[in-house]
Amino acid sequence: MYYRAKGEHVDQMLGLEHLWRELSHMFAADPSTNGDLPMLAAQHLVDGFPLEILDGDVAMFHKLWVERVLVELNKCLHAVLERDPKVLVLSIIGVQSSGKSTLLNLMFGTQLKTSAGKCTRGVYLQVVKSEWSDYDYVLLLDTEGIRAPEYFGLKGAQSHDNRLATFTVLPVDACIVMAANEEDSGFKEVLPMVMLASKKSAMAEEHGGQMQAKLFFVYRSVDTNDTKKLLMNQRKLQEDLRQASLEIANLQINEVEEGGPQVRQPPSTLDSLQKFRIDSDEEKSDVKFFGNLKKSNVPPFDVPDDEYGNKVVKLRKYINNRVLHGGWESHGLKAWTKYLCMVWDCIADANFLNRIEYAHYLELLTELGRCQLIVGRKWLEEFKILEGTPQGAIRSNLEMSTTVLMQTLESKVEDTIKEETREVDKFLQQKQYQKWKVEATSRWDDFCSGQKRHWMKCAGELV
Ligand SMILES: Nc1nc2c(ncn2[C@@H]2O[C@H](COP(=O)(O)OP(=O)(O)O)[C@@H](O)[C@H]2O)c(=O)[nH]1
Ligand SMILES: [Mg+2]
Repeated sequence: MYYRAKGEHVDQMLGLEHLWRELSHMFAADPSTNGDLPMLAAQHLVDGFPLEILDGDVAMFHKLWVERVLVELNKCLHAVLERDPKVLVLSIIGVQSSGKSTLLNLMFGTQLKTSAGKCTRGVYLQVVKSEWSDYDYVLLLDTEGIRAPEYFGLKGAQSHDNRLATFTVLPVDACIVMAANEEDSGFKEVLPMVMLASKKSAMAEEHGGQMQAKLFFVYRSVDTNDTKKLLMNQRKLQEDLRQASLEIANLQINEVEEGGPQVRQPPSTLDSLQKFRIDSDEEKSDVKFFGNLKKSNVPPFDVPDDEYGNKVVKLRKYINNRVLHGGWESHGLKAWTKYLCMVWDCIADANFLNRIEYAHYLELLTELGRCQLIVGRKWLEEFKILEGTPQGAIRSNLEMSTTVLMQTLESKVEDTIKEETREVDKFLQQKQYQKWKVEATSRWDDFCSGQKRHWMKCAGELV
């Protein structure tokens, strides 16, 4: 009865996110007429409001829209900094109403919506100025509606949640996993999703993607003075993580069986477990225990607890140090946009690992195509110049024989070929393209010699 009433309530609610969803569809339907909309959305972000980037209700990422919004955002921030902005991406995940938005609001002074019970689910982006010089902005990704009671039993609820979780963990530098208290049963259900996404993140890193997201676990409403109990909770978390890893390990075997023998075994999830720092000294641990947000729930003592605030500030510093000291390099917003779109393509594809490789291969083809275009254009350009000169004049003035004509043409294009060959070599040095290096180099050489043959023939026919 309650859930039905809640479902009806959800259907009747209208929020700002619904309007943005409509605008994004208007933009996609006719980008030329509605080309200003992404700029509006970017301005909305710059003004300090959150914007939905993944519609959790249908578990879809509107790639065309988000890409354009982020491009516009890059322009806005570029205008402020007079260079491309560098960003750190931080996300938060946990069961609905576990206090995620409250924590982010306290940490960054944002005004993300907080309330018990929501009417939408999705991933929201918010831009915050950084206090550290290593990056200019923090991009916050807040998730809404994971494991929400009103979606229980609905068709596709689990896979929607999975997509949300993957999207929150994969393209980020750090992710906070939030539990409402020690007994949060929903938290245990979120863990396997997080671990699976984290495993995919490790796979992506192995294939030249962004560094694997660092995970931080936060329990709130815990009695922080009871050290014995805290230790017990830590052990319980360790056990839960191990269990979640085992669950995923089974899944991994299935994937491999389905994919046939050519599919390589992805990195073990137990390896990712070792990357967590679980220490009895909370200062050095990736697991944090917070007390209550307020001193009491009864007025007049329902005022914020300083201890909670202090812990939030410490966590912010801890995350910064932990991310920065692991060989991390800040990425430009442009690069991150590209990565985000690629991550979505991979999530949407059943075979994640093959999809990553495919995405890199497409990048390689695009880059090769770009260089080929430059060289091809240069040949054509120089040939046209040569062709435009009256042939008689050429021959009498420069005493041009066929060979001289050919040599002249070749020498004009030589520098461009050298430069583009250097570009291709540099591009192929990157880890993610190594496996196609030999193939791509020979393809490039074939292209260059093919072009030369063609234009020499044309030059020969000129005379
Ligand atoms: N008692 C108590 N309530 C909290 C705490 N953190 C958040 N809340 C409340 O829990 C509700 C849900 O919080 P919210 O941040 O919206 O949760 P989210 O859905 O995970 O983003 C809000 O009414 C908050 O005021 C806390 O530490 N203690
Ligand atoms: Mg929230």
